[in-house]
Amino acid sequence: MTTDASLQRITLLRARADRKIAGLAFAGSARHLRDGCRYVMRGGGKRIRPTLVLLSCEAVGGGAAAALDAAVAVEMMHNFTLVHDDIMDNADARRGRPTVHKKWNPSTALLVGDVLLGEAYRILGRTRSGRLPALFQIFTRGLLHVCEGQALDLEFETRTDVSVREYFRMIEKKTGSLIAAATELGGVIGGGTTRQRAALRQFGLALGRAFQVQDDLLDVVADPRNFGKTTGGDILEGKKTYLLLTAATRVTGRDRALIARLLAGGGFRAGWKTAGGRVTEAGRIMVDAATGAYRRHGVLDDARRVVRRATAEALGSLRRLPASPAREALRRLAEDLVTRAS
Ligand code: GRG
Repeated sequence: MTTDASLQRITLLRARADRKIAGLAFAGSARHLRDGCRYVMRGGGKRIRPTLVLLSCEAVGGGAAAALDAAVAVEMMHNFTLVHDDIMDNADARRGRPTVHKKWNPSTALLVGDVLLGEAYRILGRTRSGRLPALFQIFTRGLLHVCEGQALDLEFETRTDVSVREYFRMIEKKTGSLIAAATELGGVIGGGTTRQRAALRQFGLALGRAFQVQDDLLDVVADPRNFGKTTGGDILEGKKTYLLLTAATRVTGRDRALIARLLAGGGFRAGWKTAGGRVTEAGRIMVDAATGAYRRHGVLDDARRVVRRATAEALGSLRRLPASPAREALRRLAEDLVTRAS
């Protein structure tokens, strides 16, 4: 399959998932919940996870139509996590629009997230498969691992001694688990063998790692015009990213004090942001200083190497599947994801 044919397949399957998502009515919900759910699900996003479900199903010989409900269910679970995460972070914007708790209120946003999760289970249950219990198990494991990953991330906020190893364990849960659930669900629905399912799961986990470290990297290197987030947002929040934790293991001299300040936490309390979320002059100076230190100590190059290595690992798992146009499209999707500039 040519790379253009792969791209066409990705675009077509993503559009199929999108159409199905656009048709979700949430008719049984009270008006605010219905409006909130529609607002979230029709608010864009890259639709990576549903596309992965569909392609993974095809990659083991199944038809994408059989996996469409599961694809939508995974995207709904993903959106549930985003809505709740935005409440926890008190974030103002998501996908270039006000977050649900800002547009409505936190209680409504909590319920919107709950409804999305409940509906996700309902839709998953519509899948015609003799392996429905396995689907529910994979889906639930994904959910529990995301919650665990999020809890670890929150715990890290108040710690200054988080190791890079702990970081990898956290992102495997927070980011990798849902991506791995997506690929494994596709593999099960498509009738894949145990080995093929395992290969797809490994592919998803490694891709999740590459995706998250790339996300950490983009926080400092992305062009703010198309990044859609504040450059250095993680620095300002004192987030325990791969960059910060790696810097902590190798800085010396003046940079040591700088990294120690970042590890101790940022945001409003550190005076790097106003209560309204605007970046202060001190915040801007901090972002420049941290970015400079990351560069000087080779942290950015190191992160690029991690992304390359995790991507190679993901592609290695893919090679355990039979060659097919869908496998080629999965390869293309993975490469595009980790070379993205925004
Ligand atoms: C609240 C249980 C619970 C979990 C929250 C998803 C999450 C866990 C936190 C969001 C913050 C974050 C950086 C998560 C890592 C995964 C990630 C990069 C999510 C964004 O996924 P994209 O880029 O989003 O696929 P779109 O908008 O394209 O759908």
